[in-house]
Amino acid sequence: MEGSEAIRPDKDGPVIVQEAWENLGMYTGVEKREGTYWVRTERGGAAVEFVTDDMLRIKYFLGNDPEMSTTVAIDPAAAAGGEVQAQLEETEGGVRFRTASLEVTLDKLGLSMTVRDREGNVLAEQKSITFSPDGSAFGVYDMPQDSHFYGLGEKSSFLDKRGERYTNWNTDVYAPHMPEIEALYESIPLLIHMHGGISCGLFLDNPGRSDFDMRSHGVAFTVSCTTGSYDLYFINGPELKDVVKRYTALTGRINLPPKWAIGYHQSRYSYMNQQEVLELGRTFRAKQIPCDVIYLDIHYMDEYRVFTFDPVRFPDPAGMIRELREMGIRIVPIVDPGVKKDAKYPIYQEGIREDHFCRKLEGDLFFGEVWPGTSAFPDFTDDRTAKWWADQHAFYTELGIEGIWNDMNEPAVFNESKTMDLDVMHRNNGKPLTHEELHNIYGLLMSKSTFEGLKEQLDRRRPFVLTRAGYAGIQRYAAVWTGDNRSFWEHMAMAMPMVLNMGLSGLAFAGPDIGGFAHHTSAELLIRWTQMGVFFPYCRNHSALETVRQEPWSFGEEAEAILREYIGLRYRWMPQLYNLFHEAAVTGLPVIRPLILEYPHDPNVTNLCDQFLLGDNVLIAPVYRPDTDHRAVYLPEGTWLDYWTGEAHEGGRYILAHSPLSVLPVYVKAGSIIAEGPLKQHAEDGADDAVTFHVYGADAEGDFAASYRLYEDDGVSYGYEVGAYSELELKVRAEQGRLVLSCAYPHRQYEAKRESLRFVLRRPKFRPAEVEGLGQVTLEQMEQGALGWAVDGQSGDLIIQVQDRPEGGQWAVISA
Ligand code: MIG
Repeated sequence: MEGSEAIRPDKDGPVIVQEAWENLGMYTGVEKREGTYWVRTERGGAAVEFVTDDMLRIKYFLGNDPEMSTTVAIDPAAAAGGEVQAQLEETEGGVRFRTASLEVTLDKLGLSMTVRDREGNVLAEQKSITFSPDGSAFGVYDMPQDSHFYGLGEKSSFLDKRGERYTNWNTDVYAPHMPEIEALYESIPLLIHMHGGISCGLFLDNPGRSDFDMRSHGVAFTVSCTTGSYDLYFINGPELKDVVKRYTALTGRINLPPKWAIGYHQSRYSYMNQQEVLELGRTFRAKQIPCDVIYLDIHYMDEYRVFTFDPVRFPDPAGMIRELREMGIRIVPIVDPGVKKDAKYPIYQEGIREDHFCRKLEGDLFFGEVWPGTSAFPDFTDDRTAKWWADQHAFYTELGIEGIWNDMNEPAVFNESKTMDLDVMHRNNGKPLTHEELHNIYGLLMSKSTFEGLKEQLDRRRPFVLTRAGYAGIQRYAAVWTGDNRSFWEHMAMAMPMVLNMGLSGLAFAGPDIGGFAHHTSAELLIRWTQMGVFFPYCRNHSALETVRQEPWSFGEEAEAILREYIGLRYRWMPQLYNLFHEAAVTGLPVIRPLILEYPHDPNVTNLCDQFLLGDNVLIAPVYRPDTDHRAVYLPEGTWLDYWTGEAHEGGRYILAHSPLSVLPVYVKAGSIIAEGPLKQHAEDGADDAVTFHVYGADAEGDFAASYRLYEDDGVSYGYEVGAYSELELKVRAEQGRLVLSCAYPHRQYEAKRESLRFVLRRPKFRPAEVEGLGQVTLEQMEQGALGWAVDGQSGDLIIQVQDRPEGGQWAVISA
């Protein structure tokens, strides 16, 4: 802990006036070569490329023309996109480019950029771009009064980043994640700027250190970097959703995960031995608490040597893994990048012999202290080394492992700088660069190598990789957890804005350690955190050495019962969740969303982040304070139905939710359809793909209409890539006193194992008299599989069960 000394007046020494920064000087001419416009000035210039009509890349440079290759952040599929034609014009003030949607002008003096839409609205205005003699580049941008900022990946504090300042420099931060912390484990240099009802994105593709400052410059914000090039992408909106879709078209979208990876995961630093792990699995099953994955933290290894098992603690990993697998539980072991310096350790020997480890320019190996003691670090910037590392994973996959957890890959090193020496010279496939220039991609490259290794070894089954560190584009390879949070209510609350902004930054598959990692959780905190966490994309309970145990049964029967119910809820919502993961994989839109994403023009939600949306129509409002059984919930426009009671509330206002410990406030927007499945103990439990479609706010009168598309596949293979999936389309609409339900399969090359489909009209606004062509049955008969309709006397729900036929069908509910 620091004392007041920390704010001693002259602690940083005398104020030094910075050396002169210079701009690029006067414009001298423009030339087009291949897809690139080279706009030149006295001292350098800018290379401009249009990725699409709505996205441009501008790379500023001092001196000679730079190389235009892109970093690993850019999805090769996006880079290979067709060349966009822009109209170029030299004007009095400089040069002007026009595409179908943008007008970009570069100022004659210094090439600062203004981007307008074709109506002339200013989308982004760069006031200056300057360079320091030491290689820093500094862009200053206009910040209107009504600016709001989002994105930037994994950052602490609230949703709207106005008034904040952040650094991108992947850092292992064990000290508590405070609002003032500027750099955490991940760096996503994407800033989304919303002003005047319009959103756009600025993505600075620089894997060195970058800074985004929306605090210190009054009417301007700044985007700067200290090494490398100022390689900036402007991403057009106008809606926030457009920015997210376009940014993820550029940097890639998540892979559709295997279903088991979106189940409930249990972890602890560490489950110490094979017996304990097996017991844990058996306890989940005996207690009927669903679970898909158990993690092995660093103690599984033989003195922390990666690609080993400790022979005493884990004498029979294959047997353990097999036995757990029979229970439907998979093992995900941790793998850190540090390789123990040990002449008798084959991985180290091979790494040395084949020259895979990071070296200084002078040729010395870089060694750092981590868990195994003195360790060497693979140089993942070399494809040859990435492949070597990938291949090592056969050690795990041959044991039946399908998922790997990458930790400490910032990389974290136990020294003052907390990372690798900045003058390590990465090979970078023949274009060597320093660690200072490439720091933020180390973790991404490690997870990429891991993902590719697993993918190759798993014989067409989908791998799962979890990572702590990453850079823009990491979503193509790994899910991300938010590192060492604490069992603080504040950290539970902070997980919302953090994961929501990660979602806006391409990281659709993310989540915090549920219950908190360090410090000691309590029954109440674990319950509240789990209620929230089961609706987060990534759902893992993890805790640190020597903290209070936080497995779901650690706090007695009452707590256990609530935790069982909510973990079970995640499994019942699996079809809905999987559908949203599929949407994220296809469109880039995140699984959970801040309200601002769906209601960008509602001034009440610009910084609302103690509640969130699952998809576009389910509102989750967690309780994140102790001893609290009420909370205010903001409902945006529309009618919202309480998930538990069916009670309808008009939106556009706050309501007070009653939320005793067993209740997580959840609201579904009227006019929505939600797919739920049966309760399962794990994602592959039973061959049963039963699905129930819940229709909210159904009315036989007026213009009620709802639709839904359910994506399904086998949940584990890559068959979907060659068409082995199904899409079931549902439509429900009012037609003069009747409610017509119809379903069809626009695509059906995956056949779900079920005979029937079920619809539940939750508390319909009309009294159903009959369903055409179907008989009335009892709820019990329906449970036995009878087709027909029934009204649940208690809830008032109308339940309809029909045959699931490839050709679909249509049914009309007649109102009384
Ligand atoms: O803090 O492997 O964030 O999840 O349990 C030491 C031990 C290193 C940090 C990770 C944490 C993990 C722990 N690791």
